[in-house]
Amino acid sequence: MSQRGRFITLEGGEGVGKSTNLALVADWIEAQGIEVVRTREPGGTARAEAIRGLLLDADVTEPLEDDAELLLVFAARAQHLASKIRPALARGAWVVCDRFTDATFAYQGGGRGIPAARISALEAFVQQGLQPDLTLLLDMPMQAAQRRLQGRLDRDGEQRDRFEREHGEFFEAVRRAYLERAAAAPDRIAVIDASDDLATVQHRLLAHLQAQVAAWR
Ligand code: Z5A
Repeated sequence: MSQRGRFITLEGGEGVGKSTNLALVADWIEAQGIEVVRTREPGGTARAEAIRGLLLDADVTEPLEDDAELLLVFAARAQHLASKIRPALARGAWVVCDRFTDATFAYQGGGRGIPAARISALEAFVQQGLQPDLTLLLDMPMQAAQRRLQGRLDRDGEQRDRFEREHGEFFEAVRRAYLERAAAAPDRIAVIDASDDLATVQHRLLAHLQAQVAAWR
């Protein structure tokens, strides 16, 4: 039987560069001759992407209740884990995922104010002990990240989604919650300063990834 693959997540607030750097991480692992599955949350499979649509849709007038939002996040995750992440890890592929449960603690916990114990209960139920092996947390001041996000939205002609329309205090609370998670799990979560130019951030990210992969060997 092949050895279980590694599970790597990228985290951080909007606009910090997760999508951009996921490609770098996945390409580097692939260059080591390892099968890589690139995915994202919420989403990653057809049904989970449909749930993502419910979560991000900003045009529906009926407000989405916080508990309903939390349950939708974990419903999408249960589907994603069962039909994509676990099978990939079981055959020895490495999974590189744009956001996972640290985002739930940051957005639904820090941002919405849902008690961490309630999130932990769902985490235990849905994940059955599965955790990322490594989380790369891209961190930078919220206002600079907002400028990057706006640049991307302008470039691609996109509207802000339901989360992207939140106010500054929400995003500050999300960032604080992420940094608290990192302080509580320093062996798993690496905080990467994402405020510099892309080449500098990517150099930092790769240095950390390479050191971690070497330690796993
Ligand atoms: N959510 C939740 O509430 N609970 C959960 O459990 C989960 C998610 C899993 C969708 O996530 C929403 O779901 C998210 C939280 C919620 N809400 N929000 N907002 P998402 O990951 O799809 O959405 P996002 O954070 O908005 O992603 P994003 O806008 O695509 O941001 P990004 O991936 O971090 O950034 P990027 O697209 O790679 O980069 C943004 C721009 O900056 C782009 O033009 C880049 O070319 C540029 N860039 C990147 N790096 C640099 C550097 N270093 N310098 C200069 N410019 C750069």
